[in-house]
Amino acid sequence: MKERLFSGIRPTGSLHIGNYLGAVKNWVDLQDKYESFFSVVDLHAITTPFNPKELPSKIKDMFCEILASGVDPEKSTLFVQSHVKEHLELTWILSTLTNFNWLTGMIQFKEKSEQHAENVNLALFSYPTLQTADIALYKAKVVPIGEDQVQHIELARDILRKFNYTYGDVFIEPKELITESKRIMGLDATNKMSKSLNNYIAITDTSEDIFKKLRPAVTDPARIRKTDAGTPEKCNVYTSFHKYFSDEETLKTVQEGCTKATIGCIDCKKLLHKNMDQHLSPIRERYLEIKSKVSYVDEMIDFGREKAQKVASETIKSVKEVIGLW
Ligand code: AQP
Repeated sequence: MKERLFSGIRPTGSLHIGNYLGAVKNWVDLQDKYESFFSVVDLHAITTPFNPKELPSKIKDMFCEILASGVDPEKSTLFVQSHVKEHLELTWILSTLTNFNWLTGMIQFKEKSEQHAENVNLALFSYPTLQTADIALYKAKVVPIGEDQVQHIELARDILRKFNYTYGDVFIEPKELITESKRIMGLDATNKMSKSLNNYIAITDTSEDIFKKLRPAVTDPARIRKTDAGTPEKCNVYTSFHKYFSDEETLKTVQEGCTKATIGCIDCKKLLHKNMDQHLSPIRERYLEIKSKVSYVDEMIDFGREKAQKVASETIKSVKEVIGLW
């Protein structure tokens, strides 16, 4: 039997190349190796400010973007988190085992509460317990994530270990699977690429939009004029983007051109733009095609819910049994 895998993504905006390289591209590669559960985690999305009128389309767009990236709904279970009510049920049960002090140490809570100081709410604080429930419901062993989520998986292990110790072995302790592209920086070269920071390139951006965004992207600060030599490893355009979208030959050209000051930053960005667009344009086209088939998308959403629900309800049944809620 294949090991189970779970991963989720918040429908808080367009799927960007940070999410893509750090998570979704990996999902596509992993879906043959693992029995995979991928979720559009809308319950996580409402822990930070959102617009209720826009949320339904954001959920569907994210679903379509994941399909367009190559997740196959026949091979994997792709579903919307709030459609499977067991996520909330298990969260409440796991909350009784989550030490308050464990949650106060979460870096992402600190970051997000600074970012959204106007609404630092209980759900934002207990978000990692919901994330633990997401993983545990499917008894997932493997959780592919970006570096920013490692602390949450460590916490998930602590919570589930405590559950097993207290009530008996129901859960598997999950392990994170981190990719090479674990932290893609934004176009500002200062913050992690984020949907909410508007420092991103979306996987569905048009060729023109990609270049418009790349043109002002921050590079090596040493390269003020074209004649100033630079260091590729100090250039975010090189480390966050070229490295993942360009082939060996282009990388060599860029490295030499930058260190010897024979090519300017704009030429380097033009090369990147060509390669990035080549990689992303088939995804963009697939996305537009999938999005236009409204009934197909609804069918796939229902299909995913049914498959996820089946596993989730079996797990919650065994959880209730061992804790005496049966
Ligand atoms: N910049 C990134 N580099 C590498 N991986 C990333 N991930 C997110 N940003 C990067 C990974 O993508 C998966 C889904 O993330 P998410 O959307 O659920 O939450 P997030 O990390 O909060 O993503 P954003 O874009 O920063 O969203 P907002 O702005 O809404 O907070 C995760 O595996 C994550 O590690």
